[in-house]
Amino acid sequence: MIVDLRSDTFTKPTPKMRDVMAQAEVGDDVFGEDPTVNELQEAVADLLGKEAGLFAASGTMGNQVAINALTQPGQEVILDSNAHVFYYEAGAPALLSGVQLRTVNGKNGILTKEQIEGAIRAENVHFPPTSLICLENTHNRAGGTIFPIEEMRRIRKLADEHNIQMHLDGARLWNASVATGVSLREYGKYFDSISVCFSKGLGAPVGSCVVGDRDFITRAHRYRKIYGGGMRQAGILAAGALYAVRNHIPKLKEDHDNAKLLAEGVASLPGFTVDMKSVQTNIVMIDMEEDTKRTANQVAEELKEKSVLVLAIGPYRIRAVTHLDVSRDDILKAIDIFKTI
Ligand code: TLP
Repeated sequence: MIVDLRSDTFTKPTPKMRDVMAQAEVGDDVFGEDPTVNELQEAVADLLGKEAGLFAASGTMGNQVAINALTQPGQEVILDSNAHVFYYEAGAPALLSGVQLRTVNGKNGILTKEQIEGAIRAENVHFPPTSLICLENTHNRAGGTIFPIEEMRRIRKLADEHNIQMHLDGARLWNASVATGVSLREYGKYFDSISVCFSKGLGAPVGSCVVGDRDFITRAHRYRKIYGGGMRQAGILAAGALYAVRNHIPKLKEDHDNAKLLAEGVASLPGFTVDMKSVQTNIVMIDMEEDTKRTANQVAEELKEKSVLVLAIGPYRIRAVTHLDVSRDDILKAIDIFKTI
């Protein structure tokens, strides 16, 4: 049996989820007539305390339609230098929205109000106007770290003073909410738009949702069409997402416990280092110590030969992600295999 820790995107729909998907009521969503898509959009907007929602094919599409709807070409967006939007979305903000990204080096993915204040442009003919701040919670490249709600509140206040909007890449906001006990609605208060994913820890096969006020969703809807994201009987997908939202959020706690177990197990072995402070949800970043002279690729390859899959995400860093399809026993097995390499 393979233990696949490459990403929580590898989860497969459960038999019950497949049943619900097969039975879903559908219609043409380009005409706004898919009842299951409409139900999902309303349910997710309500969870996050927003007026409306828009189903999107992926987290990338959710983030990008939001950026498009909140900016004008030539403006500037402030975000962390390891943000998914900057690092892993193929340069989309420049290509699709014509905006410039201003990266700031956050600590563990967390930007402070002061750092952002220093990056906001003064009004001057030489500068692009700052129009948007993007935060990420939990933060993928920082290892699933949680953005503190107090700092979000301070940043929102700053943004209001400068008439700047805020977007949250909440692909794994569910994990942050389960780990902190802060409600999704409370997180929702500080952002003009939020994108959340169903196809990560929640285990749905496809889909994301972006939420905000009605005007924003009208604009985002148009961009979704422009990107080719107007799907037809998408209710089959939305049904899986609805099932995931209604049934799988509390299960994320098990993923967090498993991540801790894995992190502690691997950190106790010679040759590997794990920054335990950053293990806050379902992602574990494992660094190779220099004297082992093994690269991340070599370690990932050796693990693979022994049926444990991880991703090499830096020359000496591998990432392991726990999820719905990985049990506590799988984690114990993975630790045993780490011991042998
Ligand atoms: N992250 C994927 C890869 O793209 C790296 C993963 O395996 O973790 N925001 C965040 C914070 C994400 O982690 C991801 C996916 C996305 C957005 C994009 O979602 P998709 O893959 O649905 O476009």
